[in-house]
Amino acid sequence: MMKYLISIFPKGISTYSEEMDNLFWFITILVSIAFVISLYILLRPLVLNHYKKVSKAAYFTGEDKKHFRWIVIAMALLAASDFAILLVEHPTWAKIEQEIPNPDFHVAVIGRQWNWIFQYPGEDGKLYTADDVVVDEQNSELHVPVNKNVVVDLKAKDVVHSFFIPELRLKQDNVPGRTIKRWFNATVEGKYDLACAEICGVLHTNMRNFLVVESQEKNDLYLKNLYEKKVTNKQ
Ligand SMILES: [Cu+2]
Repeated sequence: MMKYLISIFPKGISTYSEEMDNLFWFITILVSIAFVISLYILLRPLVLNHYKKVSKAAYFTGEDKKHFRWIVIAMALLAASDFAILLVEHPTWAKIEQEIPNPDFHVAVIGRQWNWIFQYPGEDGKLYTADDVVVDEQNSELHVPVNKNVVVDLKAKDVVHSFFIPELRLKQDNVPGRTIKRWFNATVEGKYDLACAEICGVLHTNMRNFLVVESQEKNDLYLKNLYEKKVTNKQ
């Protein structure tokens, strides 16, 4: 059943995508149960009154102890659901947002009206040094190696953008003035959409780039080509 439900999402290709999907369904099912119970409580007297022509509904202020009890029970149930969600979701969020692993591959992704800019480490393998290579082309691809811990530094040059790769189950706002670190480990090679999920101006929809997950060899080759291009550009 769970697998069938999950199949309505695009294929999950990160080490934590299944965990995120489980979280999604846990919250959806819990909230649906609450929704059905609330509807039942609201609609039952309405329907009954309509058909049985019961006398006018009584008005309760809720101050009476007997009535107050029902307010407290509803509140307690709501709080309990919230805590249950917090408890279940915390390990997943901590894993994605706080426990950033040592990067096998480190890259910066910068949002700008209206393109995603990728900054790769240069030949020294270190990001933020003089030999970094920057790819700033419309609809360009972010190339990362498969089965490796990729750490992305998310930034924005102008307004808020949002880095969204559905297959990774990763979505995070890029906020001007901040560097937000996120990570993923993609387990399936392929080309995936990298969208901007925050309306960021009139040409927001132009921010359609791609994530390419490839073998280490192909990734090394891609970077080597970039370095060579950079050298040619300088001449
Ligand atoms: Cu944007």
